[in-house]
Amino acid sequence: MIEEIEVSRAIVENAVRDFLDCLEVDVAIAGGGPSGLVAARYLADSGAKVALFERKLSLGGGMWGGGMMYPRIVVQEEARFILDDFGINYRKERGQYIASSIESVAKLLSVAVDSGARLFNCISVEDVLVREKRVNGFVLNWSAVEAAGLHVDPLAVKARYCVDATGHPLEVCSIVCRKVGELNTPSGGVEGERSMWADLSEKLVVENTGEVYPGLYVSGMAANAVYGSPRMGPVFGGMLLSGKRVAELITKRL
Ligand code: 48F
Repeated sequence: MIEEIEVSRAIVENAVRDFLDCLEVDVAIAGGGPSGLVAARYLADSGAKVALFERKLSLGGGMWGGGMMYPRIVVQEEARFILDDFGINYRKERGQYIASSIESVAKLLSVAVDSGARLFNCISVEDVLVREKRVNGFVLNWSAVEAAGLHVDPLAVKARYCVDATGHPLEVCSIVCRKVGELNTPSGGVEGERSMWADLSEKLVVENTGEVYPGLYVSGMAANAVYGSPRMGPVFGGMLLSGKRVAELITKRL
């Protein structure tokens, strides 16, 4: 017999236990798009304790919609090994690799979960913890609180390293820049993303991936936005490579 209050108890107890266990982690990631998910997987593979917080109900960010809702993504040769690493099927046409956007998100998620990375949805990173000019955690709230405009105080998690993988909205770096000082960019601030130029942007997104404030790394489209580099549309190789790069950079320091 199913007893409703036992269902309730199981859900609340297990979810709270999971959240409590992630109050202190090696790496906290804001945003569950492709770059955040790839970073989470490779970091967890290297033995790091990783928690990823996604604002929306569904993780996957801008990958679901492919290009203008045609559910396909394009990946270039340099990043094909990441498709293989995640078991994503693709076909090669005219020198580029084409995969289903839906399968790509499903596999990124599945492999990230299996790696041991802890994924949370419906939670927004709304601020950072800063101690002695170093970011060392995130301030979190339920996205529903934000959406309803309720005045509810947030909670916090500590992390040795934090990653802003929030994509086009570029939330965490903007907060840090506004509140605690200069970022490691030419202007010392957030430059904002430029118009589409796929070839250049795909290279720059990997170069721009790195530490922009002590303890705070940036990956994916957020990295291009912080350095004022262009967007690239539905080409995803750079996102995957950026996620891998941020994982490698942080792994060296853990
Ligand atoms: O936008 P998103 O997919 O970022 P990405 O990983 O990949 C960019 C591509 O999807 C695409 C592109 C082509 O390559 O340019 O746009 O850089 O994923 C970012 C995720 O972060 C979540 C947001 O809902 C999305 O799922 N997010 C944004 N702000 C917050 C957040 C926040 N403050 N807290 C938690 N999650």
